[in-house]
Amino acid sequence: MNAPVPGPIGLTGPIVHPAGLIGHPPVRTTCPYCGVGCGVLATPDGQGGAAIAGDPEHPANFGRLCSKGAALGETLGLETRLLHPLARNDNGVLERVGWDTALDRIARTLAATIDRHGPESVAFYLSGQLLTEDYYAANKLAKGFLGTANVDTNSRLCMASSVAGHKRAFGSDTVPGVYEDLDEADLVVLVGSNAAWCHPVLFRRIEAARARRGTRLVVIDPRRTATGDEADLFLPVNAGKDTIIFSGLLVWLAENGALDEAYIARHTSGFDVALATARQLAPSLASAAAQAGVSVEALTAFYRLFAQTPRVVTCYSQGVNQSAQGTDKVGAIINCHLATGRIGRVGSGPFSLTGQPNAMGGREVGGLANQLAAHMDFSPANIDRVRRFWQAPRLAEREGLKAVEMFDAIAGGRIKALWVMGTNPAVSLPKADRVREALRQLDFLVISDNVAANDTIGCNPHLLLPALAWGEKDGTVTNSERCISRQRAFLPPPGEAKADWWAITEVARRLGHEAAFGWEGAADIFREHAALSAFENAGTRDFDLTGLTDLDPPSYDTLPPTQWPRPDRGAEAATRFFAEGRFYTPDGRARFIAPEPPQVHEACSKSHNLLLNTGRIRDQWHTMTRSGLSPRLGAHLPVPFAELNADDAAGLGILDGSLVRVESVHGSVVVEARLCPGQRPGTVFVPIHWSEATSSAGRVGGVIAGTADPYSGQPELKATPVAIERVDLPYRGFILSRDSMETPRSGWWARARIGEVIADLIADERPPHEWLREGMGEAGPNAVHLVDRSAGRYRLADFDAAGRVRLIAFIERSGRRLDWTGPLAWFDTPPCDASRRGCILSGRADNAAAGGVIVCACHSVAQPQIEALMESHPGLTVAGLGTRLKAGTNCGSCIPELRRLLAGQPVAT
Ligand SMILES: Nc1nc2c(c(=O)[nH]1)N[C@H]1C(S)=C(S)[C@@H](COP(=O)(O)OP(=O)(O)OC[C@H]3O[C@@H](n4cnc5c(=O)[nH]c(N)nc54)[C@H](O)[C@@H]3O)O[C@H]1N2
Ligand SMILES: Nc1nc2c(c(=O)[nH]1)N[C@H]1C(S)=C(S)[C@@H](COP(=O)(O)OP(=O)(O)OC[C@H]3O[C@@H](n4cnc5c(=O)[nH]c(N)nc54)[C@H](O)[C@@H]3O)O[C@H]1N2
Ligand code: SF4
Ligand SMILES: [Mo]
Repeated sequence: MNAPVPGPIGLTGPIVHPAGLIGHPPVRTTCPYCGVGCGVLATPDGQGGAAIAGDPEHPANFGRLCSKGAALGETLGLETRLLHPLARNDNGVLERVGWDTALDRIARTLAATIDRHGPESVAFYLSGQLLTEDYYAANKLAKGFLGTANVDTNSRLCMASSVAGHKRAFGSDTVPGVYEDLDEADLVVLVGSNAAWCHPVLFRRIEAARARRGTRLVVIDPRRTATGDEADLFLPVNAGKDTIIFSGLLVWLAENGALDEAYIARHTSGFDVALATARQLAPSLASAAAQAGVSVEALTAFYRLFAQTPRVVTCYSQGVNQSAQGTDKVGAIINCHLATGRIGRVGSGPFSLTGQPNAMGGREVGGLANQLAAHMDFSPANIDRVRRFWQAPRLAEREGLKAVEMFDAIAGGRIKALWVMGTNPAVSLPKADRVREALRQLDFLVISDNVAANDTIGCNPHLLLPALAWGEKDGTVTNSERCISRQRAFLPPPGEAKADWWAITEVARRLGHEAAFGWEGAADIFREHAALSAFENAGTRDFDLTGLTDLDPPSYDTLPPTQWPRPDRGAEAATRFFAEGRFYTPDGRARFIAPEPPQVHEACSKSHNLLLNTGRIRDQWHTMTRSGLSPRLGAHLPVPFAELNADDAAGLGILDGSLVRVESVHGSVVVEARLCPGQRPGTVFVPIHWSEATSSAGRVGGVIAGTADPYSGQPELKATPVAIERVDLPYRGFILSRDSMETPRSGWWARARIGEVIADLIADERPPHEWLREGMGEAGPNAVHLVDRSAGRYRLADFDAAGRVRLIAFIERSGRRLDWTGPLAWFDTPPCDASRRGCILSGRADNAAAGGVIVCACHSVAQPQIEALMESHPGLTVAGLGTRLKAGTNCGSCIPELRRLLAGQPVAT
């Protein structure tokens, strides 16, 4: 038998929190996934779980949740959790130690490393999934008391170009608008955002505005996504060419009398240079269209719509930020809003959609290596101010290394000690194979995490610290619209897990900084954070929480969602920025930006002539350490894949369902091909969610080049030159098992959880009889087999004593994936007697309507059910599907896919 596989989709039975809080009323908290920051009501069930509902009073979601938020109750089990500090002993084995031992060792080692190699030999790599209080504590310890600004975060991979873009244009990292603008806009432009899948509750707000006031939706993305499908106008931009589209728009606005001359004159600088540059980049409509790869008609339609619609919000996300020219893209977008004065007014403005639940909080505390704290940078005045406020003995006086540089410095031996907190860089950083090597090379690696195993934890840490997870941790997060919400605990801490801020504080105290780290709880840290934002501020800095500086613990506990700025106690602040100018630049004017010509396709070579785009799928979160635990979320897209255009595929002999190798000069993945009309020729899309814990070769970070943007240091994650080839492993198949079983693995595999079933997709060189039987041990006495060696076919079904299916394996000589939907449906059938067991081996479901891809995760509605209804009800609508099958009636995240099905198109682009 193979050893149980660690990681998100584990194999042990359920382990739950200690009972507690029985009969407790619902606890108001915030969803731990995306930056929409939805309010959640969690009602503990007293058995370690909780019922989850949307908080009707939260201003981000007014009670709505998407499929991920709605499934949070399924992710509270402890089976994959890290519950005790672990230390690596002399034999390289992790063994349990007490917190005191662990914390003493960190303090001792950091001090010794700094003594020997200087403060910059120590680094922290943090996460937008930490609470603001954790983030503040880490930043204060490192930058103020250890003297190293080598503190960066996974937000470098996520928001850094927006931060740099804001600072270049506004002089500060300010998001000017609020969510209400999406309700009030007449035009919403989504650039590089798959909001239908990644910010679903905001997308529902946009859809509601479309229904209510006829808001138009334009989507700009090289890939026709579920979001693009919903658009009134879809612009399939060539990768990286957004700057051209928005430069062309600036020219159009100037030539068609759509400028707000008064706003430009009164509140901005640099317009003439920006316009001249835009004219160079987009000398004519035809040129802009050709460079961007869209038709002149479509581009003109977009420009007209923009010019004629005063209320326009341009939302952008990773198709803009994760780009070697991301900061310029942000600048080109902001230029068009400044030029029309459409900023900070109801229903208009540029709007960066943040990714992680606390991406914004991280920016507020200075989680990035080039920020100090409270939106201050490393200018001499700010260094002096923060030093005095913290009474810091060795404040870092220059910017630290940004994520990619930081890992280069680790590889080069300049950084000796690293503390990773709340992120999985061995998966998520570009050149991830090099990152793993670098991590293994460290003299001292500490990892604070919720889980006992992930790819980063596989890189030989010296210490592992168990952190409180969502539902246990307590503090604040800030969402995309600057709204600070409490995340509150509703479960008791399991094992010896502790808050991240507590571990940092304890290390600081051991280093002799008791007074500066004297906090008793999260409320104390928040109050200090607010006080720093207020310190010598007087309106000079956007981030201002003066009104929250005297929150005592009880008022912190009951703090309602609160938007910043809060310059006054009591008084409600204005919620938008910049309608009347007053930017945070030295002259108070916004700066127009003159972008560089984007160079993306130039990176391709003869041997690597396709561009690899990466991103997210609807129902998984990042490396699946939490969302992978949910039975219903796994069913949506269970297999790691590469989306290809059919013409590209045909040229390479690739069929839908073939295995393909996607390879760059840095590394490769082997995943399943999906041919997809929404994919531009010359491009491939691979999702980011698979790691070594869930697949043998699906970790796409190893392929990514990650060329950094010159201003933000954010790596390009959307356009890596790659080559593709078909991988012919003659035997393909799957092993489905009840989730408490171990299954054998073969050459290539990927693992998913589909309902109560663990699905291992398999491909191998060798015929199954050579490895399968051996790997499985003795099949039970009830097993049925079908072995046809000449046809290369092997099928097996095994049953427990009561006749319930416990395992089904189908392996065959086949160039494509075997359909598992029929066999999967047998797991839901009642125990079957010996006479019917052989039927399973036919591959058909017991009940023809069962099985199939789950489209609606909330109500478990599968594609065949929908298709059956479509047949019996011609003219069926989304509403009709809702009435009859409940599909799409809860979170609505699947509505774009329902529409596709009703239009006779394949689901899930
Ligand atoms: N389901 C789900 N939701 C999530 C997350 C998750 O893991 N799963 N993660 C959260 C986080 S941290 C983040 S950062 C956000 C990300 O949210 P999004 O940015 O919406 O998601 P991505 O899939 O990374 O990329 C968005 C789109 O950018 C497009 N794109 C690629 N290159 C270009 C280009 O050159 N120009 C343009 N215009 N578009 C381009 C891609 O094709 C893709 O459709 O999602 C958050 N929400
Ligand atoms: N190719 C490519 N790469 C990408 C992206 C892409 O689009 N393409 N997107 C990038 C983006 S935008 C992002 S945000 C990153 C995300 O990438 P990661 O941050 O690496 O992904 P996660 O799976 O969210 O990892 C979070 C880890 O922190 C743990 N954790 C969660 N909460 C806490 C906590 O409170 N305390 C502690 N100590 N641990 C906690 C979880 O168990 C998990 O192991 O990926 C980036 N990488
Ligand atoms: S949109 Fe979904 S994932 Fe994002 S915060 Fe809301 S419920 Fe959570
Ligand atoms: Mo992100």
